[in-house]
Amino acid sequence: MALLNVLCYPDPRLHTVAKPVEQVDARIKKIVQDMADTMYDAPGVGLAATQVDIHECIVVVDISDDQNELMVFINPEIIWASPEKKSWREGCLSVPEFYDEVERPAQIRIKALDLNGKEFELDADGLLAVCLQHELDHLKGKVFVEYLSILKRNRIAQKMKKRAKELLGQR
Ligand code: GNR
Ligand code: NI
Repeated sequence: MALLNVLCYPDPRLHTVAKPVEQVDARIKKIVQDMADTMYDAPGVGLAATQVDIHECIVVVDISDDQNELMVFINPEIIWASPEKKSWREGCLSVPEFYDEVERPAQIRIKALDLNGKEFELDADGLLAVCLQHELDHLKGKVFVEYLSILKRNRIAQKMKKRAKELLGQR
């Protein structure tokens, strides 16, 4: 098992746009395994490669209670989003201990490659739809706090910097 370091907002590397995966090979499978380990250890319900400083279009998600339903999305794309919106209280492993409401399409259809490099489509609603949209944003270099007011975002950035300093002081 290998745990990867998760970047914390406002790290500028979180704004990198990920490149598509050209071939789902052993190197990609190893990244997926390490990302899953990191997500389960955190614990979180999703993780985008961007968060672990790997700028390729790879997402892992597991919204099950028992951490036994891993979903892998390579080169994911939203191919349909419902006009209906829903607000959800979101959190992010890159913005620890902070939660706030974000409004997004309630239902989406996503297209991606699986671990065999085979294309599939999936309809999602509820937490899965929220999580997938949150992860796809990461791949585009977007963190959920960018949906909030500039005032809130600046306050979060200050808090995160203070927190990083305190964590360094504890060592
Ligand atoms: O663990 C996570 N929980 C969560 C809760 C509500 C909306 C989105 C998420 S994703 C987050 C993990 C994470 O940061 N993924 O990028
Ligand atoms: Ni996140």
